[in-house]
Amino acid sequence: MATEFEIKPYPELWASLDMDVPRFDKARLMLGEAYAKTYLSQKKRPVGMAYFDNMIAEIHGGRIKELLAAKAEGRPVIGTFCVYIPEEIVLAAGGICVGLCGGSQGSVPDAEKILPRNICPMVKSAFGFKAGRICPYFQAVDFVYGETTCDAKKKTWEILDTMVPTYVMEIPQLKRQRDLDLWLAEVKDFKTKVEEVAGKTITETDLAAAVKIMNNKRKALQRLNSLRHHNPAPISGKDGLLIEQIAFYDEPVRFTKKVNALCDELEERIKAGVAVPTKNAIRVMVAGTPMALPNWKIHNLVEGAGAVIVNEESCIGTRYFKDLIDENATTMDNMLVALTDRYKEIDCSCFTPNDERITQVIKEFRDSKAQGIINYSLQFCHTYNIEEIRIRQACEREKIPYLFIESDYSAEDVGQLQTRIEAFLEQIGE
Ligand code: BJ8
Repeated sequence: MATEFEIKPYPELWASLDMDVPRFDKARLMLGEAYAKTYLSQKKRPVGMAYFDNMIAEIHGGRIKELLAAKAEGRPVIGTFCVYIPEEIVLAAGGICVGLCGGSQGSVPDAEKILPRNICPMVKSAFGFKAGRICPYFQAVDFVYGETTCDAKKKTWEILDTMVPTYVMEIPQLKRQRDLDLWLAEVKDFKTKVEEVAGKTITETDLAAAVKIMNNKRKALQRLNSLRHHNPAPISGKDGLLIEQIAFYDEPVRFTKKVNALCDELEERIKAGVAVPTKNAIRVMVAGTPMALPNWKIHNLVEGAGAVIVNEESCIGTRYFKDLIDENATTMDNMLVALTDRYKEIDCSCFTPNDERITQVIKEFRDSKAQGIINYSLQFCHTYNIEEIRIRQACEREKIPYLFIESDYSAEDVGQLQTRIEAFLEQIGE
């Protein structure tokens, strides 16, 4: 039952990480309540979701202990906000990558004491978590991986670096050969940095094993995504999103196993005709900016109105797992080229031109058998907000029902969004 859910408290652990314990404990209770209300109230959830519920229950304790144990063994723990981090390199050095908190309104006021107010809520939320000492992940990492994708992030790294070591990798904004050469050089520098922290040299065998682990993880997420495309959907969009969010926190081999076990169950549900939430629900695809944990706002509103979300074209979604790394390379140089080749396929709107993304959005819409697209952008995200024009034009051309939403993490616009979403679903229904 919803009321029985609790995110477990670990006050001693948090104090050892120099956190603001009383404040964080309040946030824990609020998150637990929101989770119970949003997730545990759903009917006919797959049994395999119990593992992911438990991940949330342990997100402020059990997983943190694992990170600290790794650190005690000299394994690097690196925090990130972006899917351009070459995770395989961290894994090959025996290290761990974790997504840092950045999806909650609670930490935004801390950030606004320092940063300008009119920047992206994800950047403010993440920065606020560190400034307020209310994220155990931020407190546990060896360093933060930053990148030069957008202006808000790249200028915030300079300030963040005064609070926690922040390594910045240059991500070019075009994809000409000279840009790709720069990218490869940046990947090599990152490898050197990780090796320094780990105190070990990454071998070809280490990297090959890490590539396999990450490819397997991506394949499991691809499998889950394809199952969500079945009509009627065997799992809710909220649960799909939750798994994509947990992908950034969990240990990859264990996570892959659990996602595959869930997929086995979903295949059985499809055979047995078990659908969630209701048969004939309107199918919606979401495209746009990432939805960091615990940003469930749009999914909650759409599924609360009786529709189902069947795909996220997002970095917390298909951009994270649609491309695999070629496993055939054998020398370190060739392996790093293959790795960079895969990362350059991520079609973030920070690139110009970014035609691949427009094509990809339409492709995913067709593959997912959705009936409409909600394009979601975080407030003040210039690149996604402007790229919206091209997505809208493509939807008009293809006669795809389309709704654009620009929002932040606050609850202020919930009523207005609900009205717009309901009208959109009605329009599709007609
Ligand atoms: S690869 S989408 S994770 S940069 S922080 S760009 S929302 S203004 S998150 Fe991203 Fe990497 Fe690209 Fe993906 Fe806009 Fe906000 Fe910047 Fe953002």
